[in-house]
Amino acid sequence: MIKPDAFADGHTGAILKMIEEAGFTIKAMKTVKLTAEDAGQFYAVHSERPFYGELCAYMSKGPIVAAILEKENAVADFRALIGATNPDDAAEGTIRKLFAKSLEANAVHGSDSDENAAIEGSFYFSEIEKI
Ligand code: DGI
Repeated sequence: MIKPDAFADGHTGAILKMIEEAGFTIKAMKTVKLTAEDAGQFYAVHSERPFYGELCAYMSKGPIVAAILEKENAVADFRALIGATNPDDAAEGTIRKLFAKSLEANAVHGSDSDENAAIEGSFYFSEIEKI
């Protein structure tokens, strides 16, 4: 996902360019605006964490881009491309280093496992949208 601030600030094109140049294929993509309930469902795995409410409010504050990406070793390679969760810790040249505003507004989300990537992809896309 491209998160609300990065989308609103016009960084979508630059982020997608970095993703494609890193060798990912876009298999599905759309803009959506989540409700707080939708975000709560997407981030249900974090429901016990203290920032869950803030996270759901943040992710529903404006439009986002949801996409399914394909590549060998996609989960690890995407997490390397986006950088550390906190942009203060993100390596130079990573998407979060370049475009994140804060720990919360950290520009992008990436799945943390193949299993979660399948679940998260199906949250946004039906089978016929997955090319
Ligand atoms: O997989 P990541 O997105 O890198 O990180 P995560 O799964 O640990 O956390 C999910 C998102 O929640 C993260 O991208 C930003 C937000 N977050 C993480 N820790 C905090 C946080 N938000 C707030 N407000 N406070 C936190 O401590």
